[in-house]
Amino acid sequence: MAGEFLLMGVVNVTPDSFSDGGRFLDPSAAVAHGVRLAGEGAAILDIGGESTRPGADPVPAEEELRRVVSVVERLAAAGTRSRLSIDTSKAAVARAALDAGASYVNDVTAFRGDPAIAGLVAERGVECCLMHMLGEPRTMQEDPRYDDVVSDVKAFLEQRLAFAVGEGVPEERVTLDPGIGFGKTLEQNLELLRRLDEIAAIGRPVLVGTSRKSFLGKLTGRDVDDRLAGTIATNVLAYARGASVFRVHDVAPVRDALTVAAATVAAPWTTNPTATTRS
Ligand code: HH2
Repeated sequence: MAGEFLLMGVVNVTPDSFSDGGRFLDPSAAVAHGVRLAGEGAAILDIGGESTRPGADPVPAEEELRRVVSVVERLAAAGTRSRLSIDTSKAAVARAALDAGASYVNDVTAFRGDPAIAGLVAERGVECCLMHMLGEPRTMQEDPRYDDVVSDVKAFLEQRLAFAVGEGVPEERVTLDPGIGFGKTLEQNLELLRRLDEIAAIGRPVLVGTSRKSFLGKLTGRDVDDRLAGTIATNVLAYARGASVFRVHDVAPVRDALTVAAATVAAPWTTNPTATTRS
């Protein structure tokens, strides 16, 4: 059943992210962008210093630290109401970001890249998002195969949730993410969205990240900067299927769309004539 939703605004401090690479590499530009997204209604700002687009090369920890820590510090000092999330799979980067004011860890490897992250999340008592990815960014789009994509992703997320809990992370602090676009064909992405209720049935909040992704371009023929309509359609549908956290580049329009979707789902059936009166 659909209910409340949270928006996670993307702040990529990278030269090579697929949709905004290089735009916010300068820390001041990244901070200004984060403040803007916070003002638009992002409950969480997700700060990342390593692109995970298909084909991306890994970034050494020192470079990732250099990109993100000052941005986290300055966003924390900016006093927005948004919580700060660090988008990383390295414990050293997560630790420095938590020290600088972050309170959420978004790990696209679901604690497989650097298992020490799990203990850190447990020790600091922060929340985390665990995402499904098949393989690694460099090669993940090379012929991804599943027995049944939804059952396989669900089993993976259940197993990673169990790992996190075993490392001392309370279950209530974990959000799960099917990893749209991470080792999935167009059809596999669509099937995951269509059957998202099966992932939500695990019983943890579900995050989806469809924003501007290439499967939207494949369906519409639109370039990366022109995929907002597809982003909105998929987020509204995911909301209706039980997702509650939405990782997006365009916070204001997605917020409007989800506000309307949420009001519509929540509204009791009515024959009240004023409801159909146009002003
Ligand atoms: N998608 C991206 C990055 N991080 N985290 C979660 N939990 N879920 C996602 O779907 C997700 C994510 C990719 O988007 P973006 O950050 O815009 O691109 P890049 O990885 O090229 O920086």
